[in-house]
Amino acid sequence: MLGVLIDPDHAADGDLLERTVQHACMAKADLILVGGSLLTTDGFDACVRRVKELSDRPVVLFPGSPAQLSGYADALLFLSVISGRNPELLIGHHVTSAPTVKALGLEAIPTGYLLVDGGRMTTAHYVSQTSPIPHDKPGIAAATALAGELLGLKAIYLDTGSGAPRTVAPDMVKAVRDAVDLPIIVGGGVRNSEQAQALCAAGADMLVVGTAFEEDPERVFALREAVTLARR
Ligand code: 1GP
Repeated sequence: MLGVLIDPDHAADGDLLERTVQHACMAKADLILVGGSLLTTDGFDACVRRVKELSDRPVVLFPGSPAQLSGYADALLFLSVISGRNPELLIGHHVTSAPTVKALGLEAIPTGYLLVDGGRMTTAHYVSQTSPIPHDKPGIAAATALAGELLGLKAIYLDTGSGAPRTVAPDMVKAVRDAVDLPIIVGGGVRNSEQAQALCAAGADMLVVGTAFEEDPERVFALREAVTLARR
């Protein structure tokens, strides 16, 4: 699957938001995700509503904080940053947001989020105040994902963070694929078809791409094709 990530801060430019969502729909992206590690503009709810209005794709929240909830979405990645040891991101934010999630009627998908070193410090790294898993330590990622599966999580998200110079290494995706039966989402730094095919071949079930489509929404067509080819 291919997920198109909309960062509400970057989408404050309404034209870019419209073009990105329209291209995602034309390319038949499987999901549109909305969220970001840090929100510096208001209007999160309005952004999700606008995406939903423009889109015929399912809209799923990928929240960086409990402030990023909206009843206009179809579902929510209920994220636990299991690569880190920050209690707020393991249980604190969940407690804060659980009543709102329930009241909004959002489908919550319990997701183990693994932050992986992608060559430089990203916003996700800085804001989460957690150490990423070293890029060349697939065994740590596999053990962490397995712990998540044993704890009852329903998906694993391997991420080098938005705009990272490097993607997660295919070797690491493969190690996680061998360790768990859960759907594996991979994001951070995916820019071209070769990377997409390598990650899918290693066992990724969904790729999430944001920055490359902000730079040029038309790139969604090539990545859609790469993901579709990898599925065959
Ligand atoms: C970030 O996985 C997403 O959490 C997407 O990253 O913006 O680098 O595509 P990019």
